[in-house]
Amino acid sequence: MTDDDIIIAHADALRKAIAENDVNVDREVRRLSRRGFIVAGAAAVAAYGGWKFLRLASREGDVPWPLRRGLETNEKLSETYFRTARLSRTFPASAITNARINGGVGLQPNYDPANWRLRVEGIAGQPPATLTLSDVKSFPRRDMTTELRCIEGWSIVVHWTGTRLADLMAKFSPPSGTRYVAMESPGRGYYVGLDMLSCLHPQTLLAYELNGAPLTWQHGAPLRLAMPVKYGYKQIKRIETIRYTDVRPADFWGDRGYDWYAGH
Ligand SMILES: Nc1nc2c(c(=O)[nH]1)N[C@H]1C(S)=C(S)[C@@H](COP(=O)(O)O)O[C@H]1N2
Ligand SMILES: [Mo]
Repeated sequence: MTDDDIIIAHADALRKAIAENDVNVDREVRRLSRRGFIVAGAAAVAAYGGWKFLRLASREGDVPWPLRRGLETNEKLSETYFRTARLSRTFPASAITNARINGGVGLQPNYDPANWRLRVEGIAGQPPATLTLSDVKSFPRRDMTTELRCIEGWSIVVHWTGTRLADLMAKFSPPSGTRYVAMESPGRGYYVGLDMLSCLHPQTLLAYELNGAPLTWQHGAPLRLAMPVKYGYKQIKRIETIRYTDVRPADFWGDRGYDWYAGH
């Protein structure tokens, strides 16, 4: 096999995983509307008690202490959910609330989005790729109405439009077996570290619209992460760099004592 063959095989495998996820999405959404929550398989059933506990605790405001205390446990739990294609709840349009602005680290109001480019580093056998916003928009357009939950104790329902990160990753593939994805805003003002499974999740979007309008600079124009399976602090605004890596990337709030994984 040449390097090209390996890249193509990997992209095909990703595409297949995404296609299978689409089937799961339909099935799980049906379950959701029927039952109000997902119990997808024996593994998730076993983990459900722990998951419920974390959720209840996180409703009590500030940093949920079980997340801090049980980093490894939380990571294992969350990975179990993704293996069983756990989906975040989706909502009808009538549930959409006003967006809320929170966290301006690394966002300059005078930033000119016209000069913005997305850089993807660590692609298998390739130099870094540089994409314009229209390049990003050339992937299938995805819409979802999901909850944005901040650990400060509030949550809102918002409508996101964007490109599935998994679609972009199928074209600009990481080397097979890559474990993490790092994302940075310009000048590394804000940065997040993400596990590969969450990045390939069907509800993880590189979003360019919020509630039907292009992102404003406060919400991270021109491109930010929408990732309802994680708390708000992982959903980096104004992404400039995406990097594949096997070393667990540092994370802005992780460096300040919050849970690195931040699933909920
Ligand atoms: N660049 C950048 N992205 C960021 C933050 C930030 O301070 N800087 N804050 C995060 C936090 S804590 C939350 S809750 C969400 C809020 O997104 P919103 O302002 O669009 O509601 O953005 C996240 N992404
Ligand atoms: Mo947040």
